[in-house]
Amino acid sequence: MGLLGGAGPRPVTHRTQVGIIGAGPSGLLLSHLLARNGIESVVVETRSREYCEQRQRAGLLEQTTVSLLRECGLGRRMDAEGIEHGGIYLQYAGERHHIDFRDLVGATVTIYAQTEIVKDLIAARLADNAWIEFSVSDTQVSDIDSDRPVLRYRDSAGVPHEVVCDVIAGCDGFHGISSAAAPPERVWERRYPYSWLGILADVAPSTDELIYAHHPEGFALHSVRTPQVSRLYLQVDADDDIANWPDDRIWAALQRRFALDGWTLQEGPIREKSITPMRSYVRAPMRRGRLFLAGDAAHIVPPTGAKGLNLAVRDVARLATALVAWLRDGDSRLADEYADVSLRRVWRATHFSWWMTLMLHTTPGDDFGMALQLSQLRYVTTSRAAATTLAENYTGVVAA
Ligand code: FAS
Ligand code: PHB
Repeated sequence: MGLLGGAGPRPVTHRTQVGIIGAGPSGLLLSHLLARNGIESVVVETRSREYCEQRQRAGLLEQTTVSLLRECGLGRRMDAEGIEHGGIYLQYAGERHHIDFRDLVGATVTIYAQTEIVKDLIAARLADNAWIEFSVSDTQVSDIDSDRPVLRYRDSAGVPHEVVCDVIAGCDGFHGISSAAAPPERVWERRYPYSWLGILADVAPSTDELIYAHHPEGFALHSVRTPQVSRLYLQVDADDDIANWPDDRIWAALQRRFALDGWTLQEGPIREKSITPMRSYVRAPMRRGRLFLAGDAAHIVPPTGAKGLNLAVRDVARLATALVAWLRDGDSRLADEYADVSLRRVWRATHFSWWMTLMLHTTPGDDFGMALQLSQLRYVTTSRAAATTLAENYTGVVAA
């Protein structure tokens, strides 16, 4: 019987401890952490290595993410090329205020793009002779309620494979197959009436730290990638199309939204632009039988709080510890707690991302809403207690 039940070639059968679906940050980091503790895994990924390494996404790391990457041997390039920030700017009504994380909570954040983390992880896994299959198709899981779940896929040559595992980790993001394979008992979702248009521009950043700008026309964010490359975002309609946004229109909108006396936004060639929808999404539980979910496969946050990648890293660190204790040391308690303990952290990040999003994104004609936002922004930038709330959530030092 072939992979899909057809009469095709018999699948090649394998055996490993953890089958991992997805070679994004979640899947790669899980494979790396497991290997460092003697647990074997396979990672299967639909896209090519090049696609995974070039996919523009997150850029900002919490201190705990930085520490974890250093501790597991992935800090060299991050420490050489990452940019440490001690705070952010909030801009509204022609004013720009600094929120000083070092002063408020004694923490910092680091700019080091997700693309670079993925490159470092793939390089580390391949140097370790890890089993990673890129450009696969027809990924399937079965028998997840048994003690021998099976991961099936066709490799890049179309050859079917069956991998008998102890555990399968669904690290395949929001559009993967894992979540459907372990139907949620509950789903919480909120779609926002706007999206983010993001650009990568070959121009030195016009700011030393990130600027989150509230503006009647819409939100804008000035982030950075390197001393020569800027990453900027602006709020657009939820159903907007990138074809509606030629480069000069993007820069004109950014100039209006960041305008401040005595300050200039430098423009430069845009080398990449795309539109990302905004949603909050949580599914529970993050486990069914021997299938565990981590990262975007289990939750999505709007990027306003810079939480998506950092939350994925926390899931994976917790899951790796739990699987090592179970599969190597025979103690399943952390694995049994994984779904509930992870969900507490997920909701803290989900709330903060929603809070930042609602405070900063504007709705045309909603004068009452805008007045509330301006009052909240003035409170956050003038009250130490309110600023501390933002600082501890943004840097990730807050308890779940
Ligand atoms: P990912 O989605 O990164 O990785 C899942 C992987 O699984 C992908 O490589 C996919 O190809 C693969 N896959 C899917 N289905 C499969 C199948 N059936 N078989 C095998 N492989 C399969 N977060 C921030 O903090 N800041 C940001 O600015 C930000 N911007 C973002 C922009 C976009 C367009 C998106 C989609 C997300 C953004 N995020 C941002 C969130 C993002 O960084 C995620 O949190 C992060 O990628 C999560 O990593 P993973 O859980 O590994 O999921
Ligand atoms: C980014 O640099 O991509 C970034 C930074 C902070 C955010 C979102 C995106 O809140």
